[in-house]
Amino acid sequence: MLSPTHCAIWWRVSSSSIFACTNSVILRRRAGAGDSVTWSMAASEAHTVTFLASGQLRPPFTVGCPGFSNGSATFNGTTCATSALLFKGDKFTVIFPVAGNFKLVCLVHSDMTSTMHVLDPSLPLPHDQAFYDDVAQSESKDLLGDEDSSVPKHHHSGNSVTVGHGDIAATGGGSDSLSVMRFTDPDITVHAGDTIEWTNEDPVTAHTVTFGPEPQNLVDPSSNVTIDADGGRHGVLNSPSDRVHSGFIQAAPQDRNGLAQAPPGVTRFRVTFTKPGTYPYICSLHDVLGMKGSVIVLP
Ligand SMILES: [Cu+2]
Repeated sequence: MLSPTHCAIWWRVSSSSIFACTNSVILRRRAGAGDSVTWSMAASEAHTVTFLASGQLRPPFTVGCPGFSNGSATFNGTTCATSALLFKGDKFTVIFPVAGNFKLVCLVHSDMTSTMHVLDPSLPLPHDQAFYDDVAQSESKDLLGDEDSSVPKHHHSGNSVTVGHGDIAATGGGSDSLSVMRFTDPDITVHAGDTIEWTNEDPVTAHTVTFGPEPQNLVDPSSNVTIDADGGRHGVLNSPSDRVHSGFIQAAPQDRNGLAQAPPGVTRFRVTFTKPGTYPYICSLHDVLGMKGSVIVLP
């Protein structure tokens, strides 16, 4: 069995005992009741377990269905069901009283999807546990093989830092994404007057570059941030006690037919350092996972 530590979310199907990391899960509806699936959070990053009603507009994770279910929910295909934000160790159970094929989404991560196939009790299950173990393992390999390396995949010239990188893998059940919550070359040395550029190369996950205490509003840049001609954000620090916050820097979501084209994402943040000193910084979203760095500015 694949180790749950490879998966952000790990789930268990109650009656058929099929475990899966991501991907599609096939379960039988129990006669007169409903089969249920329990998701267990294996990582510190926040996720939701969400089933939207058919055709429902995707709500922000702060809004939910609207509202959230605590601990468990029933999903019949017509009424939205969602957990609140779930963190490491949290569990959430969904009961499926009717047959159907239902899309599971995470309201935080748009490329984190899978499909629940709920069959009538009289129908046989088309796959066994070994099938799901195989698929989960190959998807995991796909994602980790690309990114789980001590050598940074991307190299930049000059004063550049990559703010996290990631990958999307697709299976028959949906797509899932891997995010590396690290600054590559987090500790960088420059001279007074230099500018460093941070770039988010993750297709899905937002990050921030934050000097000084975490602001209350993490989404928007601090008021001392200006916009460069190419759309990147820019701050100036004159002392290690100055603060500046990039706001979320994040790739734009992929476009879909029938929806308005999304504007380009703001993926770059630059800071100009005018005075020598040591300037520690964090990603306000993932500092608890170790996403930190520091800039040493020489005269
Ligand atoms: Cu981050």
